[in-house]
Amino acid sequence: MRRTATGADSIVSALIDGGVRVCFGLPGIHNLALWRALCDSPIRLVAVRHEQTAAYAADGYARATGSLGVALTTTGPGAANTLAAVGEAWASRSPVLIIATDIPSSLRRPGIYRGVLHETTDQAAMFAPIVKETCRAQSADSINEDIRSALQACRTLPHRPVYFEVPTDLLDAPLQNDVLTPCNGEDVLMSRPAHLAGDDSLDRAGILAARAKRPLIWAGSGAIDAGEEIADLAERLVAPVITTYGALGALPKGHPCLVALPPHTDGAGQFWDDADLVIAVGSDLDGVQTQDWAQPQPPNLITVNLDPVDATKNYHAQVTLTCEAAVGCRELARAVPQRDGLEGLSTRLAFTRKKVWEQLDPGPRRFLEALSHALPDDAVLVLDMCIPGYWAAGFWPPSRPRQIQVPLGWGTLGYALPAAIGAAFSGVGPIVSISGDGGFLYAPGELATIAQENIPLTIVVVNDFGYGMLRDGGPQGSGSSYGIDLLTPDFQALATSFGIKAETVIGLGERFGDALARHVADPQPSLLVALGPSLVPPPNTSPEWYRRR
Ligand SMILES: Cc1ncc(C[n+]2csc(CCOP(=O)(O)OP(=O)(O)O)c2C)c(N)n1
Repeated sequence: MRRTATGADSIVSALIDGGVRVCFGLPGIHNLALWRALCDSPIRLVAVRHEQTAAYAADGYARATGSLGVALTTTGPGAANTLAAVGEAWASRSPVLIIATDIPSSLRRPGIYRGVLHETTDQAAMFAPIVKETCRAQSADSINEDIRSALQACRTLPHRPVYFEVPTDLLDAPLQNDVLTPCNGEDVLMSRPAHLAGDDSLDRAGILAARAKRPLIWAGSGAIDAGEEIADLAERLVAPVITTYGALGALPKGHPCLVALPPHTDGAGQFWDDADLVIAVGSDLDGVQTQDWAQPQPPNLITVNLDPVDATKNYHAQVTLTCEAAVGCRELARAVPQRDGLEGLSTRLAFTRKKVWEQLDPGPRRFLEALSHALPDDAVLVLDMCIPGYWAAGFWPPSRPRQIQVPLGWGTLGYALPAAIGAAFSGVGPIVSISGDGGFLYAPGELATIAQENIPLTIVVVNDFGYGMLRDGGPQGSGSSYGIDLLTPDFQALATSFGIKAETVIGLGERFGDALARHVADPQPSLLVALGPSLVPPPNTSPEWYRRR
């Protein structure tokens, strides 16, 4: 017999209509109705072992696909457990939808803490600073409309997480008409293109760009899907392109205009210093990328951004094109004449890269060579805030957008393994997470998730027996090893105990590269431990930044 449709069914039907294929969550008595509704649906529910993982996995999925990621949690502590991960998604501008329950609406008295199980006086307020919007389901019959508007808010550019709260009693409540609202087809759209305002900003930008002798393009995360348009503009202007962590891969490796170095190296920094015009696309020119604004104000700055306030909060811009990155770059390219000298720029960039690489220590160079040897062109790297993660983020050249994930929005240690679980559902290529021993130990319980769900993933743990980044003598050294050196488990035995294949190698050189290649070729989940002293932190690590020394 068909059961009566409930508020939970209404949410699930909106998710299905919205193209959601996978959710990450952890159950509680308050949200079990959603589990029941999902059980009868085509959406895969991945049962994780901590709510923080649910939100990181949703973020990892969102970054790998460009589509929204969905995390489900129960009331109070369950919701609160996601906060660090939601903050990372907020700072990295990732479209993540958090669906959390609240205590029954019949028991809540606004502003009064009554002591209902899992009650928080104002649960949504915990999320307010780290989401774009907080939404609350008002009644069983409005749930469908409420969740659809949350989905739409999450998809609309600029991306940020959205928090959707539903009182638990509404999930089980029968829909009055027992009818699920059908999809009107609108909310499958990721976003609507934003067009240039009809003022003179494009004309002024065109004049500035045409006059510039040494233009530079600075691409931020808002430019991640505008690679083609950025490449056209760069080729037309014969301008080098620097990509921030969020825009890695926007231009493919080998593109003649791609600097392919982090702006924290003096070689790349020189292009900023020499530029008489910077065109910042989809970037807020934040502290992490600009060495806390030690990069000088450029003589001229054009910003291309959906949000003009964001575009100009850190540097003064002569002109702002308020539009999507692709639209702004396309229009600007049309407004400037084609220049000569592309080959010369490409040679100059290759020379700069060679010089920077020659100055790198042999250890990290061997590690980067091992990565290049081991990883196929379609591999996706999900990195943690560990020394090898910083090296890969700064120097491993991705072939396409969304191939490398770095938690350097908020700088959240513990990102890589849980986010890689989400990325593994993107279906884009072999997924490799790289964590230090400290970062991995945030979520070792997820080995159970990976084994139970048979999630195809290569997990790399670099065990230097402590928080290497903070080690005595290191750049962020505390001056003591107190609380920095860590007891670590036998990671290989740990993984094996969950039924996951595991192997240990010494160091991060050739043997590591060979082992990694084998693991990546294996479709089964597996763990590779690299043992021994880690690398020195790279120049893209604060306070190694050359402008801050
Ligand atoms: C949530 C969070 N807590 C603490 C930190 C501070 N932190 C940054 S790097 C680091 C050490 C990382 O150690 P590990 O994961 O072992 O990598 P390693 O530095 O040894 O390469 C710490 C504690 C952080 N960035 N985020």
